[in-house]
Amino acid sequence: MTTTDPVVIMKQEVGKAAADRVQSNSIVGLGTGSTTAYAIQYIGERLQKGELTNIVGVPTSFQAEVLAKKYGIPLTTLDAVTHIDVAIDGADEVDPHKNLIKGGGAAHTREKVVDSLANQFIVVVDSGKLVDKLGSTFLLPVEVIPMAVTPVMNKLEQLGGKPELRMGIKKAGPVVTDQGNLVIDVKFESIDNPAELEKTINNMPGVLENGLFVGVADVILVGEIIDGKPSV
Ligand code: ABF
Repeated sequence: MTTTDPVVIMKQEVGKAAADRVQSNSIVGLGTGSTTAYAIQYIGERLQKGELTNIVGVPTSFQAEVLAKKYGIPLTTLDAVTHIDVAIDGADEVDPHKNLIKGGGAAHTREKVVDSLANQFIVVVDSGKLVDKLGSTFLLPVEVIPMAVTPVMNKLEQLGGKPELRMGIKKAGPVVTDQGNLVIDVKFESIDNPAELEKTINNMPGVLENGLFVGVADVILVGEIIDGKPSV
């Protein structure tokens, strides 16, 4: 169904631009989020049209897996491939050094595994995600095993963060990740050294992964609306 909503059209254009960069005979990391969903759709359409052949996808989440199946993209796992040629994924914030905050969809742990393995990691965002400094507009997600939530929250406070347990919107109770863990979202006044903070948080006992992606992204495709018209 066609839409006239410029934001949707912009997301579609960004997704399409990413999908157009996928080559035949490649292994594609499939990310999560509404913008990446369009990239997955367009990869499927290119397959159907015969523009692309011999593609196999590695999904980063259940959502990505469902979409890939819907659009006819064959799937595999990291146990069956030697590498990933290109990964396409969304982000919640992008700084001028192409460092990211991800995890708004509680999928950042598997996303970081796939995105960091890719020879080329393409990020698809709208211009609203661009920030001068990470943490300006989005809380930092941290995936934690359930029994360690309280000690990890205490340590995050000692770092100057304001942590809160992510609660479900549709479902009552805390959000549970694909791994069965919980997510703490942390407000930091200013993240001056994302590389250092990423390591410090991941060294906290009980933390599985946090949403700082430092030095992982290769290409940032940005959609924006100029004079009411979407552009990439
Ligand atoms: C995912 O993309 C998450 O890391 C992030 O929260 C989400 C953003 O997606 P959208 O394109 O819907 O803003 O990879």
